[in-house]
Amino acid sequence: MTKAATAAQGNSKSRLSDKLPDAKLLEWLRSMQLIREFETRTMQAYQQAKIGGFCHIYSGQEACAVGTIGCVEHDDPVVLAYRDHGHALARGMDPKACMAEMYGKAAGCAKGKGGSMHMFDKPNWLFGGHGIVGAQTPLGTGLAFAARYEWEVIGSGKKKVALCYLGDGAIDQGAFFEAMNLAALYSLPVIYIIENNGYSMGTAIHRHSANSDNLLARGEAFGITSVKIDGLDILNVYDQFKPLVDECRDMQRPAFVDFKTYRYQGHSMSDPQKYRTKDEVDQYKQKDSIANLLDHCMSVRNCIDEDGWKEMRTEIAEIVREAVQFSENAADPDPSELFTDVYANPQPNLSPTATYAHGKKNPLL
Ligand SMILES: Cc1ncc(C[n+]2csc(CCOP(=O)(O)OP(=O)(O)O)c2C)c(N)n1
Ligand SMILES: [Mg+2]
Repeated sequence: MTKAATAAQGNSKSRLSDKLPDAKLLEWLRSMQLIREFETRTMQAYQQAKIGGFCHIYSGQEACAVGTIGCVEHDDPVVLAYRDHGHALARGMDPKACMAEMYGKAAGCAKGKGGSMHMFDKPNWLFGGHGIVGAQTPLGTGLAFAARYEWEVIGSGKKKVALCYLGDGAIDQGAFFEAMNLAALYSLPVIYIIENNGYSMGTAIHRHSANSDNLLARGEAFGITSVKIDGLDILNVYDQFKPLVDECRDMQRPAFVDFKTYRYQGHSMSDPQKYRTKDEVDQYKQKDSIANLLDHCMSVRNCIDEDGWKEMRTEIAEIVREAVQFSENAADPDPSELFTDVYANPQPNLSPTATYAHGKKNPLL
C-alpha cells in the first residue's frame, strides 16, 4: 500500500486538517452554503418554469466538490458529470454565469446553449459537465495526458493532477474501464472520484453493480491506488484526499476514490423517489456536512458564532438573489447563435430546417 493509501485509510492521531487556518475552514463553509442556497433557488426557478430541461440538484454532496477542489491548484483541470452546479461554484464560477446558463441566457457560462448539465469555465480550468453517463472519463484521462505531455515532453507547464468526477451509476461503463486502463498503462495523473451517492437514478447501487461493496477492486484491478473516503465530513475529506493528490502529482500517476456521499433531492427535478424512504433521507440529513463543519468552527475552532453565521448566510442569500435577478433580466442569445459553436455546419447561417420544417420557413430566421 502506498503512503497516501495508508494515510487515507485513516490515521486518527494526527489530522492534517488541524493545521489548516481558520480562514480556510470558513472559506469552505461559505462555499458549501453558497452551493446549498444556490440549489434551493435553482429548484424554485425550475418550479416556476424559468429553467427548463434536465436539472440535477447537488444538495447534500457539497463536501465532495468543495473538499476535493480545495485540495488542488487552480490550474489543475477538472471534468464532471451532469450534476455539476456545485463543482462549478466551488471552482470559482460566477454564480450569475452559472444561473444565467440554466436560464438559457447569453450571459451564461456556455452562452445559454448548454443548460444545467453543461457548466463550462475555461479560465477556471473546468472542462464541463457531461450528460452522457461516463463520457467524461476518457476526457479526464486525456486532460491528464495533455498535462503530463506539456510538462514532460514539451518542457513547459508543471506537474498537474486532473480531477475526473463520475457517479456510481457510471462505474460500469466500458469507456471508464478503457480510461482507467490507459491511465494506468501510461501512468497519467488523473484521480477518478466516484461520487457514490448510492443511486443511479432510482436504482440502488447493489442492484446495478456487481461487487458494489468493494468498488476499490475496480481501480486495484488496473494497479491504481484506490481509497475509500467518507465524504460527509469535509475535514476527513481533506485529511484523506490531500495526501493522495500530492502523491499523484509527485509521482504522476492515477488514483481511484470511492467517495461516499448522499443527495438530498431526487435524481432530477422530476423524480417521485419511490425507491427510498423519507427516514433514510432524514438520517443522512442528521450527518449534514455543512452542519458538521459549522459545529467544528463554532465549538472547536471558535472562529464563528451564531451572529457570524447569520451574517454569512444573509450575505450568501443576497449573492444568489442577485444571480437570479441577473438571469431574469439577461438577454436571450441572438438567434444567429443557433449556428455557431457546432462541430460542423454545412450551410453556414442557414438551418437545415429553415425551409423544410412543416413546409414553413423557420420564424426565427
Ligand atoms: C450512456 C448513458 N446511459 C444512460 C443515461 C441515462 N441516465 C442519466 S443519469 C443516469 C444515472 C447516473 O447515476 P450516477 O452516475 O450515480 O449519478 P448521480 O445522478 O447519482 O449523480 C442515467 C442512467 C445517460 N445519460 N447516458
Ligand atoms: Mg449516483
